[in-house]
Amino acid sequence: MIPLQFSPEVAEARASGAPVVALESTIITHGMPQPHNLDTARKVEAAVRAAGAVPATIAVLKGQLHIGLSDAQLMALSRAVDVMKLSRADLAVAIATGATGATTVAATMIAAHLAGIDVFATGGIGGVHRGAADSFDISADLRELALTPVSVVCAGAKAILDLPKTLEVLETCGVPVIAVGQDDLPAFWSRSSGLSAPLRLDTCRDLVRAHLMRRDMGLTGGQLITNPIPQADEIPFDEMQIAVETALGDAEVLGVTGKAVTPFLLTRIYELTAGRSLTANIALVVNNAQLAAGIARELRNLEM
Ligand code: PSU
Ligand code: MN
Repeated sequence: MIPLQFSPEVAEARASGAPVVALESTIITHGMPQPHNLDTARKVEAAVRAAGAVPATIAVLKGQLHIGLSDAQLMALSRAVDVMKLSRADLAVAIATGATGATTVAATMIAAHLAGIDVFATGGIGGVHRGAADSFDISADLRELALTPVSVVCAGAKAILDLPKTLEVLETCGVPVIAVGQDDLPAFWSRSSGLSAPLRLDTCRDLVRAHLMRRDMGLTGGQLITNPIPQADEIPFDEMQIAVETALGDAEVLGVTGKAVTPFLLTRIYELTAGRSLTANIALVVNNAQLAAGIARELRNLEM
C-alpha cells in the first residue's frame, strides 16, 4: 500500500471533480533561500486558487506521500535541514524508510499521476547539463516526461543547462516541447533562448486537446509546456550568461557533482545577480501556476 495523504482541500476537490494543480517541493527546500522559499510557495498556491483550481504541493513527510500540504507543513518543510531531494530513484526508498524529502519534477510527476492529477506547475525542469559528454549528468526529469502522463508547465529549461542537447534528448524520448504564445523556446529567466521550440500552442484548449489525444492514443509520457516569463520580470539571455558561466566555473573548481549541481548553481547565480535571479524566478513560477490552473480547468470542461 502506498501511504498517500491528501490534504482536506485536495480530498474535497477530488470528491467534487474540481480542477487540481500539482506543485513540487524541491524548489522550496533546494531551489530558493529562506524566507523567500516559503513566501513563494504560499504565493504560488494562492495564484492557483485565484485562478480557480486547487493547489496540491507534493512532498514526503516521515514516509507519507503528501498530496497537498497544510500551511504548517509548508512552513516546517521550508525551514527543515537535511531534507532529501527525491527523484524517481529515491522516492520508494524514502517512503519505505519513513524519511522526509522534497520531490523534484520527476518525483512530483510520479506522485501526481498516482493521485490522478494531470497538470503540474513548476519553475524550470532539469535537463542535460553542460559538459554532459564527460559527466553524463542528464536529469531524470527528462526520462520521466517520457514515461508519466502529466502535463508539466515550466518556463523552459534553465540557461545553466545545455539547451540544444536538452531538446535533442526530449525529442528522442518522444516528449512534445510546446511553447505558449511564441515560437521561441523560453529560457527560464529570459523569454527567449534563441532556439525555436519544436511546437507552439496558444490556448489552454489546444494544450488540453493535445494532452487528451496522447491519452486516447495510449502514448506514454507527458507534455512539456514552456511558458515565457512575463516581459516585466525577465533578465535578458546575454546578461544571464555571464552569471551562468561564472557559476559553472565555480562548480567545476569546487568539484560539485550529482544532485548537488542544480542547487549549487541556483544559489551561486542568486549571489552573482544580487538577488535578481530570485525575483525573476518567483515571478515565473507564479505565472506558470496561473497557466496550469487554466489548463486544469479546461481539462475538467473537456472531460465532462
Ligand atoms: N529549477 C529551478 N529550481 C529548482 C529545480 C529546477 O529553477 O529547484 C529543481 C527541480 O525540482 C528539478 C530539479 O526537478 O531541480 C532537477 O535536479 P537535477 O538536475 O539534479 O535532476
Ligand atoms: Mn543531475
